[in-house]
Amino acid sequence: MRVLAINDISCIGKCSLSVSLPLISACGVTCDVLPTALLSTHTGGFVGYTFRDLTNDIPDILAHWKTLGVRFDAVYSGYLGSEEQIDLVLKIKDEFLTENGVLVVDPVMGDNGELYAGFTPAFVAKMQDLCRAADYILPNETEAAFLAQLPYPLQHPEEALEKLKTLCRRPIITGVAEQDQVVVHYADARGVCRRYATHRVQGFFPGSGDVFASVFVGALAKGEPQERAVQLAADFTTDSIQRSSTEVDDKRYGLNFEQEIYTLLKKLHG
Ligand code: PXL
Repeated sequence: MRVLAINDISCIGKCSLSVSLPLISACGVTCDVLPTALLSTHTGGFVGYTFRDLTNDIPDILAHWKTLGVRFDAVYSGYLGSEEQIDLVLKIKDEFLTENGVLVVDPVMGDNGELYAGFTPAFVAKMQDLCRAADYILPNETEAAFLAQLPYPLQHPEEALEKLKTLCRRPIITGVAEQDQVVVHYADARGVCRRYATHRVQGFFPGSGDVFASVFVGALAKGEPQERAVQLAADFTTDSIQRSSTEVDDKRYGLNFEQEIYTLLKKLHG
C-alpha cells in the first residue's frame, strides 16, 4: 500500500508532514510525501516564521513521477499554501490515484472559529471544490462551519454533517467539544450519521487535527474499515493530548504522540 501525503513541512512545532510520516509509516504502509511549503515553524502562535511556497516545484516533481509510473492507493491532502495547489491535488487525483484508490482531504484552513493567517473566503470556496472530489473530508469544527456556511460554534453538528454530505459522501467532523467529551461526527458507508466520543482535555493543541488525519489515513490504508479507523484515530489523538497536557509546557510545540505509537501498533497489528 502506498500513501501520498500532500502537506507542508513546518520545521518546528509538530504538525503536517512531521506528524504524517511517522504515523502513516507506523501503520505499516509506505508514506510518500509532496511538500507544499517550507516553514520555520507552523503559523499558530509563533511570530516571525519563514514561509516558502513550493507550488512552482510541484509540476516538475509530478513530471518526474510520471516517468516512474508510480500510483498511490491513497492520496491525503492537508495544508495547501495557495489556490493553485488545490488544482494540483485535483490533477494528482486524476493522474496518480489507483482505480480503487481514495482521496482524503483534510481542509486545513482554521481553528477556534477563525481562519489561519493567509486564508481568505476565496480559498474556502476553492476548498469546497476539492471536497467535492474527495472520498472523505476531515474538517474540524471551524472548517466544517466555513464549508457548510453555518455559524461557529456549530449548534447542531448533525445539521453541518448533512450539509457537508452535499459536498462529499463521507464527511468526518473532528474535535467537537461537549461538556466533558470531545466528539467525532461522521457519515458511515450508508450515509448514516454517527458519533464517537472520547474524554475531553481542556486547552488548545496545534497539530491535533494532523495527528487524527494521519492515523485515520494510515489505518484505512492498512485495510481497517472506516468506523475502526475513526475510533483508532480519535483514541490516539485523545491519548496524545492527555499525555501532552502534563508533559508539554508550551503547547505551540505540538503533541507528544511518540510514546502512544506502541499502543496504536498493538491495536493495529495485534
Ligand atoms: O496543523 C495545521 C497546520 C498545518 N500547517 C501549518 C499551520 C497549521 C496550523 O496552524 O500553520 C503551516
